[in-house]
Amino acid sequence: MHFSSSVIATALLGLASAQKVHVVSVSSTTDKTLLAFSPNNLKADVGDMIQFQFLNGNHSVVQSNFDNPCTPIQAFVKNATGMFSGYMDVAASASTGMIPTYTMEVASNTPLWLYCSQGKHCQSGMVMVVNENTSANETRSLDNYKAAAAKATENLDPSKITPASGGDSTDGTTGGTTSSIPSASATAPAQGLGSVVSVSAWTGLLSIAAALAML
Ligand SMILES: *[C@@H]1O[C@H](CO)[C@@H](O)[C@H](O)[C@H]1NC(C)=O
Ligand SMILES: *[C@@H]1O[C@H](CO)[C@@H](O)[C@H](O)[C@H]1NC(C)=O
Ligand SMILES: *[C@@H]1O[C@H](CO)[C@@H](O)[C@H](O)[C@H]1NC(C)=O
Ligand SMILES: *[C@@H]1O[C@H](CO)[C@@H](O)[C@H](O)[C@H]1NC(C)=O
Ligand SMILES: [Cu+2]
Repeated sequence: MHFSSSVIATALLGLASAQKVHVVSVSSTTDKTLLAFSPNNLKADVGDMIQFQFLNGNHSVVQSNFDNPCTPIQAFVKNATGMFSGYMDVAASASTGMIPTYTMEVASNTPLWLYCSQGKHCQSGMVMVVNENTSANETRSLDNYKAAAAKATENLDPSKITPASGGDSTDGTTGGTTSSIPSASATAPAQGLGSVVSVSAWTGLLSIAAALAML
């Protein structure tokens, strides 16, 4: 996989201060039919990193807004960046002993609504939230997002939509970085709270992989 040096430099700079890395498992090593993010309801501070570890199948992580699950946020929110991991086919790298990962920095405390754009995975409940805040609006819960996703007529990735030309301006989401780590270093499927790895000053993405291997 090829990265521009600026992408790597940004990733390294982002890790220069002590930072938390929350690991989210995508599907499962033991059940390749599992259509889930684990955990699916994560609290993360601004500046924390979230690393999606793709354990099986061919999935993606896409950002929507609460009201329009299974559709990229930029279809509704003008100038939204809208994170998209791309499709991560785990079988393709299995023979190398590596699994794909997608790592992003949390840019705000406002809820981040995410889904998988493969097949009808979004409708099947492959959705999650970062920083759910039902005190701000009690309707905007993960349960309600999941229920709305189940009724969505389509499941779209960013290549299938036209970016909004009207409406609100963006809430600012950063893009992420794709990489791969040895499959043996994948974190055990999380129950409840997400796994958190502390990363100290001047460690890079490869060191994250090393830290994960020691868990
Ligand atoms: C993964 O899924 C995407 C979207 O459905 C598809 O375009 C791609 O070909 C799939 N990758 C493989 C290796 O099957
Ligand atoms: C949740 O929303 C409330 C009301 O808008 C706000 O005061 C609070 O700071 C929010 N919580 C977080 C963690 O952002
Ligand atoms: C709460 O969220 C729902 C669903 O997005 C929305 O329709 C409603 O207007 C929101 N309420 C407030 C007070 O913003
Ligand atoms: C959206 O982006 C365009 C091009 O970068 C810019 O000209 C415009 O001012 C932006 N609009 C808003 C509402 O931020
Ligand atoms: Cu999926």
